[in-house]
Amino acid sequence: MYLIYRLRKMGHSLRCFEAAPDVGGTWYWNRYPGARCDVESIDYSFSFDPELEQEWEWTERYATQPEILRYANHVADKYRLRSHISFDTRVVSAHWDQDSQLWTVTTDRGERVTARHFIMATGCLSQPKDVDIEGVENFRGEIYRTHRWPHQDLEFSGKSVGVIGTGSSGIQCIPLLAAQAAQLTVFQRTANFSFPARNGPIPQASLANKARYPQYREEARWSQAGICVEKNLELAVLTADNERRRRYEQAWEGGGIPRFLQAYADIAVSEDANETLASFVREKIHEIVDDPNTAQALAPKDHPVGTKRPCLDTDYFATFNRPNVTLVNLRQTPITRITETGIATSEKEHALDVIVLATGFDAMTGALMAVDIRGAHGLTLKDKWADGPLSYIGLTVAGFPNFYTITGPGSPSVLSNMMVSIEQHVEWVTDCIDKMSREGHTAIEATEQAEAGWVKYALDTADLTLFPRAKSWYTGANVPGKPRVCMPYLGGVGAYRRVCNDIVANDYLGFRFTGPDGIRENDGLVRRQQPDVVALLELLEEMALPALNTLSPLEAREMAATMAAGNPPGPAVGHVGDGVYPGAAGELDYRLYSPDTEGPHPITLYFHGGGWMIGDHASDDAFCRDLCVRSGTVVISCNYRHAPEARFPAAVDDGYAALQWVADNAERLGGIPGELAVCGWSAGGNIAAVACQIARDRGGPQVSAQILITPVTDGHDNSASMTENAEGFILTSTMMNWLWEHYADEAERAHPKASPVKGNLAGLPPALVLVAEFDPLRDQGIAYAKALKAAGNEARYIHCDGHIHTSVTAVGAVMTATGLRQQIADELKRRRKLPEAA
Ligand code: NA7
Repeated sequence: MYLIYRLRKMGHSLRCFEAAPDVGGTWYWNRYPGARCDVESIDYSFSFDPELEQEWEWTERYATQPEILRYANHVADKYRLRSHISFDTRVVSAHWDQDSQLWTVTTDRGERVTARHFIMATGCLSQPKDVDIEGVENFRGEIYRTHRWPHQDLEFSGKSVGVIGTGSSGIQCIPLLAAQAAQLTVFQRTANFSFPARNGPIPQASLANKARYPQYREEARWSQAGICVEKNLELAVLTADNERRRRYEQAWEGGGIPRFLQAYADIAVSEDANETLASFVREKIHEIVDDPNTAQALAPKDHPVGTKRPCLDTDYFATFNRPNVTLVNLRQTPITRITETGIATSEKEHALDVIVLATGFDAMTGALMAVDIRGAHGLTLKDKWADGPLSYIGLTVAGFPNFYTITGPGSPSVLSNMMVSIEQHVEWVTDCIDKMSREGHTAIEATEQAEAGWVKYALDTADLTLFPRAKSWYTGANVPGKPRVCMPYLGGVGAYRRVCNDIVANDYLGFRFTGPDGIRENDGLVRRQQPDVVALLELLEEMALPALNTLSPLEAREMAATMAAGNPPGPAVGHVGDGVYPGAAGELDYRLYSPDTEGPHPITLYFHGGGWMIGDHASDDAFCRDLCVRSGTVVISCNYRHAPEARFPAAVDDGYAALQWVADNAERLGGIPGELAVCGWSAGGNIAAVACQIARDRGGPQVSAQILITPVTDGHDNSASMTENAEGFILTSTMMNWLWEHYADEAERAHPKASPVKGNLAGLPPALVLVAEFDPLRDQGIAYAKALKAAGNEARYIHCDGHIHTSVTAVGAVMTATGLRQQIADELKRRRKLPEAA
């Protein structure tokens, strides 16, 4: 409806086809008792016209299907949309003609229409899943499907009713059917998480938000799920049990899904965090349901909460306390067939007068694949999507010019308030069409590279979460034979909107236009960093923190410490102990991490990052833990004196002192004498590299390997990465210069103890250097690795694609660097002993 409204307003001609006899879509078809939206009414409505959003009065916090259908009719009437719609008409095919640059659409009424652009606004949950239960056609009683519920009132009193399915549809209708039927039997295959709706009149707070709709809507557009929920950066795993419980209880009393799923920032990504919420809900189910066996069966255990569409209910669990309601746990006694008189399970036959099928949809791709869509060169969408949907930003498909999928797979779609996602897509598409017609373009098509890049990015995003772990309709698992792919984009509507806007701002990056000047292609990837790196950068941008180099050293340290306090914790290790060691000019702190296995172990001496100025022996705690667990080495993080109080060469002198002390005390520290590697990040990488050079010059100690993570190796670096990555990736070139200024003067910078690349590089320990693609220091890291190799050492570098200076050490925050951390650990394992020659 919004497409019609907007295209017409822009002056384009259009035709709309609708299979139903009237408007409403999902709200036209899904008329089962209890059908409601589980997004609050105040949010689940159009925002494009201030008059519309103010004049319409919702009566309940969560609107019923009839009320939403009335709203849809109101919109159709208010804007006179019906005249553009051919009702009772199903589109059967749409074929693109490359010569005429037009789509030909045919309908089940035999009509053929040509159009420049073809938009599928067919919904994500409109194509029902085939009934995959044997014998369904034999049932002689009444049989209803929730998504095609009859329009007349049905009478269930005195009847024995069976419901198959406990997704949202089942969970919404079960309490109402139970109140009417003589006997209700619920056939449950998968127990589902459901939260209380606490429905009622429109809350005062919502009315207040309606009064400030423009601002409120804008917040929703940039939120995670298209619903205003205060952004929460706290981690469930870092919160005390009683405090976490208090928050969950509050959410339980308040009702609604987002309050739970966004209660903590790690619920969708950390198993441990997720379990805190899952077990809370299970407890609630046991509290509500009287019969312990029934409660046990209703308590979901086979998927993380939120990864299968959670439900919102009114008295669902309490319904099982009614004497006329029985739960059949299909996991124990599966359905064998539907008979003439009821449902047979492996245990017995349940005699029924009525069967209600609430068995769900062929979600997200079903309605699109149901139409014979053929793009350029006769490629069918079915073939193209045989192994799962491929799209550029869930809106366009390479090989299918001028074809758009509103809330298509690859966009946030079903993981958002659909109204927000629909409006955003409609605006993007109509703006695009309008631009094309103004500029005389006949076709727009996503490039293969852009599409492949987005598909990978969206899947990588999904892999950062727990979603792929559930057998859900998000992943196609509910339809036998459907490819298993996580279909919605999981980065959130705000991040996604930024992607779509960036594409336009970059002259439709990733698209090919055909127009008056022939074909113009603007190939490229809209997101080049790893998804969690993007999320981190966006979060930091949102926080608008001052750049470190605009602060005094003391302020910079304070800010860094505050930030570090909110970092996810690293894994548990066998033992953590603090102590002091003799630095070059007095005692300094160290922290020792030992593995959970019987020692002694090889030792990794570690130097923290922070530009010789910030941080200490404990500031890379999570990374040190991770390194200890993965490598099976004792990790000793030694502090060193910091600039500007102690300038060059204090830090490297301490670094060498640490190396000596650790080597001399290996046994006492739980290490194996002679099995000693050094590792450092950033300025710590500089210290590690220099310590190896000093050790060589002074005849010891011997080092088995040097692992340099995005190290500083050159005080006079003018390489391309210093310019290309000068800004936007946390460590800036300006900041690096600022750090150098505090550490060493111009002349000192040239000294090999400041710029190890300028030193004698012969006879150094085997080196592994990690360089990040989006790091100003990238090229100096590569140069150092190459120079080491050229000097006859064993040396190599790993180019960390899509990563930034801080990725590798950001344990728990940048999960896509996990493989890199493993490679470091593998290198340490491989290099336990000194090379033969040494
Ligand atoms: P859902 O959420 O897909 O739920 C379908 C339910 O039907 C689910 O519990 C299924 O169990 C069950 N089901 C499906 N097929 C069978 C068979 N053959 N035997 C037993 N049980 C079966 O669909 P809904 O209509 O409830 O909700 C769809 C969305 O609409 C909802 O998420 C909201 O976004 C609005 P399973 O989990 O597959 O074991």
